[in-house]
Amino acid sequence: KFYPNKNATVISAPFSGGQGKSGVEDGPEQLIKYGLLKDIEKLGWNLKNVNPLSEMDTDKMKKDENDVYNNCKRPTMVSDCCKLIYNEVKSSYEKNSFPITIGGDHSIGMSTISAFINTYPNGGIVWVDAHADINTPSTTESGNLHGCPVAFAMGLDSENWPPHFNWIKELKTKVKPNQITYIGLRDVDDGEKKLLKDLGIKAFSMYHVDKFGINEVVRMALEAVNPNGENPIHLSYDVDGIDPMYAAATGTPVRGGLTLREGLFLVEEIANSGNLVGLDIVEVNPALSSSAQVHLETVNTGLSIARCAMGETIL
Ligand code: B3U
Ligand code: MN
Ligand code: MN
Repeated sequence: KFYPNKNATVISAPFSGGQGKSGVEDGPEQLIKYGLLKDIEKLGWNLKNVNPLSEMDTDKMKKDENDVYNNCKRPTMVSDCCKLIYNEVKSSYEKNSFPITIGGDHSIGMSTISAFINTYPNGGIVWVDAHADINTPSTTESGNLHGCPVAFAMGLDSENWPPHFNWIKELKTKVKPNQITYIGLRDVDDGEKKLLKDLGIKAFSMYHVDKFGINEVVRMALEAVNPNGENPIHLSYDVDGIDPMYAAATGTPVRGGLTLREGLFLVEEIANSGNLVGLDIVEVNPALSSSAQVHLETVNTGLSIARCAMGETIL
């Protein structure tokens, strides 16, 4: 119902500035090398592939030791690159082309979900992750901005942001607490727990997946952000939401995650709702593969997420 012409834009975001490790900037290239575009085309989509960061010297930016603001690491790099990604995702949404943003680290989520909510102010966001990524520049202990994208898109504590992020502060629409839900959480900082609680965000941790089962958790998650069943949904998928058994090549793996089938079922179910309009697949870091097999497994997990989102069914 949202994309009758089946146009989609794969937005490569080879970006690692939101965290310290290198390698995650090669995620997009690896996903494409192992068949992302062909897989999606086979499902009947007309694809374009763009890279909004092609003109940025990200290697140089990452090495700039002066790019800090209070506790926040690389605010200039993250802000400049995320603004370009925002514009690309927004333009894809405006052209009625399904944006599939492939990272790169999850700081780019500030761009994708902001572009989504400024296109569809009544939309709902499902954030699949081991982490809540809702630290503010005041609460972050690591200073890594990939732990903060949700707080930026919500405009939380904006008085204390590095001024670099004024562009996001000035966006018309902010994500409201009843417009985002989480699945797969298992490593949440104390400051983040307080924010989730105070804001009343419906978050489904691995405890809830174990207690209720993934089917019920997806149902509850969709009900939370899309109570009438008609609003568009953006899915932001951090591969570390899935257990390191199936996706170990990622910057901050956490044991006890979603099984591969739980992680794909939730995508199938959201796609089935007919309301999925945008997707991110982030934090695939090929450089952190301990073997060729781990590399293949993680990349294939990313590809499976993409195919399920774009309509692949088992039967
Ligand atoms: N919450 C921690 C850890 C973390 C967040 N996102 C990832 N790791 N991938 C932080 O750094 O904010
Ligand atoms: Mn994340
Ligand atoms: Mn994560």
